[in-house]
Amino acid sequence: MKEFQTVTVETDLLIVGGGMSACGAAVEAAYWAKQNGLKVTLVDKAAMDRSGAVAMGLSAINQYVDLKSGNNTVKNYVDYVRQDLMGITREDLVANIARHVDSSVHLFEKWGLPIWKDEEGNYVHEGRWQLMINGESYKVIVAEAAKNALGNDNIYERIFIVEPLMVDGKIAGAVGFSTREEKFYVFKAKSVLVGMGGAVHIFKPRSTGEGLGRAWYPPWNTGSSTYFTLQAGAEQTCQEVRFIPVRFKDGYGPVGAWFLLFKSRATNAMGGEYMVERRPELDNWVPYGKVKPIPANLRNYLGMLDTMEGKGPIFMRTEEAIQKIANEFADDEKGYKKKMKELESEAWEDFLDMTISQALLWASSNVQPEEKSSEIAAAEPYFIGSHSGASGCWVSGPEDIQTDETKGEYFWGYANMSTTPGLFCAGDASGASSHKFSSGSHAEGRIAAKGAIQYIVDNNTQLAVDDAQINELKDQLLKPLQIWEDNHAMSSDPDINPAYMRPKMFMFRLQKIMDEYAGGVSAQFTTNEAMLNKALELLAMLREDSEHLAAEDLHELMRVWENIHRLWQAEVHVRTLLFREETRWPGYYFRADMPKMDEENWLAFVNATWHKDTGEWEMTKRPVKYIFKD
Ligand code: SFD
Ligand code: AMP
Repeated sequence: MKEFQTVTVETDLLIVGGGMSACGAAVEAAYWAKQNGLKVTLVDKAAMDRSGAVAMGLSAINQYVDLKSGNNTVKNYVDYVRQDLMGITREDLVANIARHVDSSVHLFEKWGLPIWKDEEGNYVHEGRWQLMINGESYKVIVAEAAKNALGNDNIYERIFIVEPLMVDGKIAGAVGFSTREEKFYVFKAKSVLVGMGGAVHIFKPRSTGEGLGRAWYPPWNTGSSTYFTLQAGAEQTCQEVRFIPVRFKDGYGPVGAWFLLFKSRATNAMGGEYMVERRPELDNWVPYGKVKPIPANLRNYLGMLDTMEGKGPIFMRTEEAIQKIANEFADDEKGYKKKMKELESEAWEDFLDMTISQALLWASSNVQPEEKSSEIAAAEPYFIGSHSGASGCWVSGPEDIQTDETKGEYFWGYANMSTTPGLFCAGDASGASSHKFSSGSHAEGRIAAKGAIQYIVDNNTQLAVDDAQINELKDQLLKPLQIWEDNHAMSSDPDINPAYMRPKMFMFRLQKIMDEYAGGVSAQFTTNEAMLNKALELLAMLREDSEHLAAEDLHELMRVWENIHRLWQAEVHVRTLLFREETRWPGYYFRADMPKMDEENWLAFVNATWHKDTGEWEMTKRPVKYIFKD
């Protein structure tokens, strides 16, 4: 095998990832670094202009608190998030983001993002917290600002980060490889900020065959945040709180604009409205069943009950919603026609801005939303702590929001630092702070970057990484190429070979295990202790087999590591599902053997740490302490 060149980059702060949180981190870090004479470097597996979840663009900014208007307070937002997550949330983290998010949104506008305005020049809201945008180029605009702040020399694109560099339990950098050139990269840093997004394709997706790969969340977010932080010894939280979004079926188009802006109903095959007919079910989940808005998982659950009873498909009544709005202009023929055109174009733009495949599906299947309803369905589970899931790292909150009661539990020196010294997390990488979305992830990146620079100012030493560790990591990272080279000629079909497994097959096996035993689509999101134990047994065998993964080229080498990252995301999820002995988020998952919520024992965080030295998992219950509740 050809010798890969080793490229070493020394920096003060390393930002890993180039998505919303990393772009926020870049802007803020550059500002503080300049004042302190420090260097900031960013590394992304893709090209920042279109990397991460916002690659295709978005049609809304889902978190805008609008503090200046006086209509909302930070407490209002915290209440919304706590209720939506069935009581399990870190109020200090949510509040910290809520008080900073508006300024991120104002920056986006300053940088050129078109935000819808009404005739008086006010932002057009989709719902109480959401703003409508012309967001096709959202990511390009946000990335440009980050690039300007850091300078192109400090940005490394198309480098896949695999592992942390560790010295005596502290972070000292990261290693990875170029997806274009035969180069192994060693980044040595005094602090590392992780913003590598969430995880997709851990569970078998609904899309198969020609649609394979299509998912709601981006397939290129593969659990790297979880893997990297687990390997660095950082405590995880809420890894059971996966997110299942209800989406337009097969194209995964978003529903928010339809429910909130167009005020559409969703009805079943019999014309019944599950949100009305199933309302009594909400009594089983009090106090959260009684709050407004009804938590996302419970909204899902009511629809799922219809589907499981054979009352599907569920339809978004787009034609009815559009007609109802246009009817307000019934007395004015010209006004009516104009309004209809406006509504049609808004409906299409919602998808064209952020889920283009849904618009293609509408076009190719002759759907005109003003004439015909479209099916909606619960998607497969994703790991995304920035939306209505909560998985991610357990991080320190800000000092000034803590109470005497929370300070010892939720604060350890630097905002957004994980339990591993020097390792910071933001966006999907940080847990228990849901509903930050694109804007809140950007704001959280800024918060974390400021904390990280402060950490460097206080601990200004580059830990000495020994060469043996680096050489070992290099061998480990590149081994799949060697396995391929040594063995691929041994069989006539390169996909089938006794000496190796290719990453796609590995992914299928992982997805089958998760789908069947850990509550995926085929299992109707239901599992139990025996199934979860079976999943662990099969995942352990899959882990053994990961030693035999082979890669034909650099692209496939990335696929290998993406899938190893997915495997660890899967394992921490299953272990956490097992540990929590109740069902708290029906609509996300259901423990058939423990079908009720247990407020007395489980109004608590479930945290997990993997100890590299022993190979053991440690599961911990941490208290939920409220700061803002009346
Ligand atoms: O409505 C490595 N999101 C929405 N947010 C909104 O504010 N409004 C919306 O309208 C939203 N909708 C939506 C959303 C997402 C998607 C996919 C759709 C629709 C179709 C959510 C936000 O996008 C999300 O909350 C943030 O983007 C999260 O930010 P962050 O920074 O946590 O993740 P990222 O942006 O995906 O970036 C991840 C980065 O990591 C890189 N990366 N780099 C190096 N090595 C590795 N091993 C790496 N692995 C990953 C990626 O390249 C990327 O740069 S709605 O439907 O909900
Ligand atoms: P979505 O398009 O489903 O990601 O939703 C966008 C935003 O609207 C998120 O903040 C959701 O939590 C919120 N949302 C979506 N549907 C509803 C609904 N039926 N009721 C209240 N909030 C909703």
